[in-house]
Amino acid sequence: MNNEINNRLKEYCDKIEARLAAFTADKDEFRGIVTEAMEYSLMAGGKRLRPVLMLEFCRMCGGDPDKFLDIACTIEMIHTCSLIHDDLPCMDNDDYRRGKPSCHKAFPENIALLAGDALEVLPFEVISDAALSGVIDAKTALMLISVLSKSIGVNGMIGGQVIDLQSEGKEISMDVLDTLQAYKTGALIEAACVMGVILSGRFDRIPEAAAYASALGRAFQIVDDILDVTSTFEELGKPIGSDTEQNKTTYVSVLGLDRSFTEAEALTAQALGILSGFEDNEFLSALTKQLLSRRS
Ligand code: GRG
Repeated sequence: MNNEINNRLKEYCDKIEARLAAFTADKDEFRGIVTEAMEYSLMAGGKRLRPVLMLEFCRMCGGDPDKFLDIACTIEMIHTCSLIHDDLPCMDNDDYRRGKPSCHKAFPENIALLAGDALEVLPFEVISDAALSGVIDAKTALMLISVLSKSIGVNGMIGGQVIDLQSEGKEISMDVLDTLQAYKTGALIEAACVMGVILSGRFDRIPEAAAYASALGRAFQIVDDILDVTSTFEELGKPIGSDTEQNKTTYVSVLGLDRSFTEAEALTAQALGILSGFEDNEFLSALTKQLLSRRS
């Protein structure tokens, strides 16, 4: 990525992180431990891909991203909730995330669970309050809540996680793997892009944003599977090889490394083709290409 694009990404991340920090600034004497756990996981780093996607789709469709930073944070809250819950002993039982001990390793397990729960409901408070204070209108709020809640539930990340848990140790077909991926990883990426379009008011562009997200989401998951084999703890911020250890079917276990990469390249090209229909797409096109060769 050239410097201009890099600077723009950093600018977005700085703004998002400043707003994220504000949501957990108050630490009450008795309940502060859960706020601390929320802050610990929210501020542990991460690429901030989903809020950036939301703000970019809003901007490319003629909206002002700076007006919607709090709403962009909502998608990062849900993402962080899913990471906290995914790492719990009853799920993937992972000790590290984003280069630090997982939330349940840094805090008692019950507090980590509740921190995830709190991050799951806070977005709905933030979106409702944005409507009540006039930042967005009521219809926009309802559309955002509809898209976001669907991406979390049985037809979204929770559904994907259930397929994942049910598939452990079993051979699953490519179709099931695609479905698992579309729910577990793709749904929130799609929600991010579609919510950005909704914020801009250009509802006619929702199908293209969803199509871009579908291609990007699958490419992203394939690269995630590749990195689980080829990356390092230092780069990834968590132990590599966890998919193999947990007997999971992944794109790499089915297609092998080379074919997985070729598939991710083709999906990235598809995503870029859809993006070319949007004005002012240079930044997001560069970011989309960069995600293919990411190391974390
Ligand atoms: C209640 C929201 C909720 C979820 C419960 C646990 C669960 C159901 C779902 C797990 C979803 C999950 C962890 C999907 C993995 C998606 C994925 C590829 C994560 C990595 O995303 P990156 O690379 O991470 O963007 P960073 O750390 O950069 O933000």
